[in-house]
Amino acid sequence: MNRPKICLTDSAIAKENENALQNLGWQIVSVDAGLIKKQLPEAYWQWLNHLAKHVKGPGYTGFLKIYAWALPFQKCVFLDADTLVVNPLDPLFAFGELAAVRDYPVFNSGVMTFCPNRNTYDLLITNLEKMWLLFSQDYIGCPWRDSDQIYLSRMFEQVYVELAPQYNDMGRQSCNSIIVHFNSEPKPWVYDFTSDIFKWIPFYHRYGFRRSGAFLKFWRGMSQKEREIYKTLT
Ligand SMILES: [Mn+2]
Repeated sequence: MNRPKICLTDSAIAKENENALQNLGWQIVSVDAGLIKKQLPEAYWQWLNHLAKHVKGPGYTGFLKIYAWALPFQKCVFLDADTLVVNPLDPLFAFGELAAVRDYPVFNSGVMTFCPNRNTYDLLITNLEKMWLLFSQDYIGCPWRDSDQIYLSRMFEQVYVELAPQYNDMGRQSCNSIIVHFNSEPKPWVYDFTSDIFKWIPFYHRYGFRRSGAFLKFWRGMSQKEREIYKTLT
């Protein structure tokens, strides 16, 4: 089924890439990163600074996915920019309030199916500061403390429905993947897969053959322009 494809971006996206995405059938929705930044407490930014000295964490941009709840649709399947759809995802549109694949601390926020709703959106924005401060106390020392995943996982834990792992294949299982997710670091597209097969070796270890294989097939079928966009978005 042909459904609208929306790309949420902030002002960091180059006009050229925005145009290229539009040519590929994506509708661009520009979101206000400033509003999210304002809602995140001082303690959040302190933690992020501390983290930056040690590891590359997900940072605040993950929180921009909150804007997906404000989209004018009854159902939405949210996909991180580091995911790859390898099989039809239509069954995901049959789920209710929120469904996702299990992960720490509740579910993985890279693939979520949910019902956009203005009230839910308002709740997510207005509670961000207060609830981040509350939740973050449980994750002191956790490198994912700054991620949207803890916030969304905890906010929806009462209504959350668990999806089969193939809907968000993070390399932990071997059944038929529907969406592969190159979560965490390093990202496969930081390498030039087309020229040097030996550069693949770390990915066989990091992600497993199956996920890397899916990505390689996809990557080789892409135009140079599409590859550039993929790199820019993630
Ligand atoms: Mn991701």
